[in-house]
Amino acid sequence: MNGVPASTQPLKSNSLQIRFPKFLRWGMKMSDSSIVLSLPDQPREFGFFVDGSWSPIESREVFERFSPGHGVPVTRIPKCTDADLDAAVNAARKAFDDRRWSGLSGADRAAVLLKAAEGVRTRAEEIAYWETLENGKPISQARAEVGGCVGMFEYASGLARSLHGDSFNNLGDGMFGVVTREPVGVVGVITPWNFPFLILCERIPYILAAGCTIVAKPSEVTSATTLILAEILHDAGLPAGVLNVVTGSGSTIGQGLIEHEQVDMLSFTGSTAVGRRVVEASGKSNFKKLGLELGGKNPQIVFADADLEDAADGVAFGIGFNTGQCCVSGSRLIVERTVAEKFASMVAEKFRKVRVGDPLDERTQVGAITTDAQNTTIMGYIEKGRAEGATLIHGGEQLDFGHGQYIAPTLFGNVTSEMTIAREEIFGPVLTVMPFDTLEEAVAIANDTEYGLAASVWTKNIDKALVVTRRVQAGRFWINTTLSGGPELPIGGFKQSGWGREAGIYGVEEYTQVKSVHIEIGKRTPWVA
Ligand code: TXE
Repeated sequence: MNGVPASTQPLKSNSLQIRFPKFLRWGMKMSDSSIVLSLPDQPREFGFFVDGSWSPIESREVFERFSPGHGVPVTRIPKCTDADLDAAVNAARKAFDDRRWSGLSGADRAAVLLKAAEGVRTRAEEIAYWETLENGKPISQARAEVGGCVGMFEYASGLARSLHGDSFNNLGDGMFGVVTREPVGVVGVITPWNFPFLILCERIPYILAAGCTIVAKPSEVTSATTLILAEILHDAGLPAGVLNVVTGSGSTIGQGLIEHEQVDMLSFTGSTAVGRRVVEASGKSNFKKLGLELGGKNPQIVFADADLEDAADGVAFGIGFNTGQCCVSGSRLIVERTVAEKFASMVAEKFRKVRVGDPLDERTQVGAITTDAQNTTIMGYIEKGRAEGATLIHGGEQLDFGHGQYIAPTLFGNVTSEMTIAREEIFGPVLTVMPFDTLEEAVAIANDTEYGLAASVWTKNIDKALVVTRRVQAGRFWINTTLSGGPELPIGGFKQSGWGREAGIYGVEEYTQVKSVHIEIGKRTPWVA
């Protein structure tokens, strides 16, 4: 069956079965059983979604996605054509220009977003299952992410109602000033493969709350859950044309979207290299407004007075979560010299205990590396670390489970600031350790990067925590925790980590334009006598 709507496809996520876990747990027995979801019998096939209807694959070429954790085909997605992209942008343009969405009250938009939240909640298990199959992340993590996405829709629904401008009643008796916020227009949304659903939901509800219309292009390797969301929003009553999803490669459909003259704003999340192309394309086309969330090389600063047990756990989580394939992964451990050796051993001990393995096993904590290319990249960096003289304290190897691609959490000591592994975003479970003697030195090392996405500090001294928070250049900061977040708090980077903010009230305002309205009261003072 070709290109049918997502909901008519067989759902495999309910087929629970008990089998013995196939994962490696350092320091743990392999004898106990656990719940492991089954693989699908056949790949699930998707169409794409334009102007409120599904188009089948038909004669289009197809991406067949193999599960990175199992090496079997799981989804088939159409490679859209230039004509498909044009149709999607035209549908979004028409839907914006005729005000079928932006002309509704905030209350009416909120009602749709709340229904969508309910739809995500109802289909959470299905979304988590396909997310895990395409991405390789552990099923328990995928479930938690989808749960967080429900909150994004609920929070954004409130913002649809509370979004407002400003007024100036202090301009004298003859003038009243009003500042209004208007939706920016047609927004292109390009998302990556590391958090296909979460990153999408950090944007879509807020963009819709602002009153914009959307053309979304997910990563070609993880398109399934974006297509499922299109169906959920349609079922929630979103008018046709307000959200359109086209699938295809970055170099064809992605490039076409960033260059498109009818797209007013582009939200791009991905590599810094493609981020540059997005900026160029905007300049060469219609100067579309841009939101960019790019790479990171995020510091974890640990002072000797921290709760070291908490800090070691947080640092291990900060780089192990999503196999370190997060733009906000805490990939640089900067630790006070007096405890550096002891603390590195504590982190290595955590790495030893982390359960790496089958993403469909409920107990797995670290799953597969999402793409072959990323696997090669990470192993290349590990090799480079060794070659440049860093000391491998833990990991460094590929784990063989007989299927899929897995890398052990890896810890490098004796790292200097010139080394490639200390400078470049690895986007994998690789942590480097650098010691410091003073707070100033810790801040200098933390800021010695072209990026500025996120940072964490671990200390029980509130003065130190606040001084570091003020001085380190990063869009997100965590004190005695890491990688936490929610719909209220904005996301985005300083320096080359990007432009703009997503989520929170800031995330809605990002997708608006400000208009100032000058209102004359009473009789005009004549210019011509
Ligand atoms: O990203 P790309 P890749 C970083 C990370 C990783 C590296 C490469 O370091 O190793 O990027 O990953 C679309 N015009 N991050 O190659 O290529 C593409 O189809 C328009 C950090 O997967 O940037 C996908 O939808 N779009 C990041 C999206 O861009 C284009 C998350 C991201 O793909 C395009 C992912 C083009 N010319 C990777 N080329 C983060 N900030 O979280 C590609 N795309």
